[in-house]
Amino acid sequence: MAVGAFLLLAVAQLATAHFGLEYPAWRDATLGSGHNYSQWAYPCAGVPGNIPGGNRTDWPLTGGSVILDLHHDWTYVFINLGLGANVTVFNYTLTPEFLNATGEGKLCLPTVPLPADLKVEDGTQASIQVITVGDSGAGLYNCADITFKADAKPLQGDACRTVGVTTAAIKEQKAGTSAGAIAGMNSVVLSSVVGLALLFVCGMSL
Ligand SMILES: *[C@@H]1O[C@H](CO)[C@@H](O)[C@H](O)[C@H]1NC(C)=O
Ligand SMILES: *[C@@H]1O[C@H](CO)[C@@H](O)[C@H](O)[C@H]1NC(C)=O
Ligand SMILES: *[C@@H]1O[C@H](CO)[C@@H](O)[C@H](O)[C@H]1NC(C)=O
Ligand SMILES: *[C@@H]1O[C@H](CO)[C@@H](O)[C@H](O)[C@H]1NC(C)=O
Ligand SMILES: *[C@@H]1O[C@H](CO)[C@@H](O)[C@H](O)[C@H]1NC(C)=O
Ligand SMILES: [Cu+2]
Repeated sequence: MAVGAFLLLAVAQLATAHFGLEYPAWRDATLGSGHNYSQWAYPCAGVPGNIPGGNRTDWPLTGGSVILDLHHDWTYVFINLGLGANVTVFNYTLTPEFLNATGEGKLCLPTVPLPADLKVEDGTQASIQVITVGDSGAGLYNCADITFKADAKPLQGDACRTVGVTTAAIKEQKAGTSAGAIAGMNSVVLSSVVGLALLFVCGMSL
């Protein structure tokens, strides 16, 4: 009763923490939907790719915009890319310098460039994976399906506004430490201490 209500409230609060991927439109809403999605789940919070009739956003050939809805005091942000229609392997990093995003609010990155050696064509399908990592070291995941288009443009002006968030770029220290490796590590840590991690990462927003 009282305890039950408190737990329910706590769970509802957890559901509003984590982060939203607003652009490109995520595969499906992983916050507070009726599905059994979990943003702790690698690689895409349990949301399948290429859902028939699902979201797929046109993105410019050299890279496009990303908008995140952030709910934590601060978080590291990694963005990865995988090629194909139904992507489960995200082996290109778009953040060789990952971001330390401080503050809750909207973060719009106007242009997230592709690696110089990655050539895509008009019509190439792909998926974007966004990983945020908080002070516990555990990762949260969201993905969006995209199609590279020659006539797609990055978001501009009011469509790309950052509110309440500041960012600092952090250089990876070692050549061997890719965002992908960090992501893999986090998913291992995550599966063993998921309860503890929930307390740590979301504790500050309760
Ligand atoms: C598509 O994107 C919209 C807007 O971000 C979201 O509400 C919805 O859950 C997404 N998924 C599907 C399958 O429509
Ligand atoms: C979510 O998981 C629970 C427990 O496994 C199950 O009872 C429920 O039907 C699932 N809901 C959906 C929408 O799949
Ligand atoms: C995507 O791939 C997964 C396995 O990797 C498969 O189970 C699923 O049916 C595929 N979905 C589509 C829409 O092709
Ligand atoms: C990325 O993974 C895809 C599919 O597994 C593969 O075809 C491609 O060669 C990989 N690229 C790199 C740079 O690892
Ligand atoms: C990231 O930002 C937070 C809050 O502003 C700060 O406490 C933390 O030290 C920063 N991390 C790095 C590696 O600079
Ligand atoms: Cu959270």
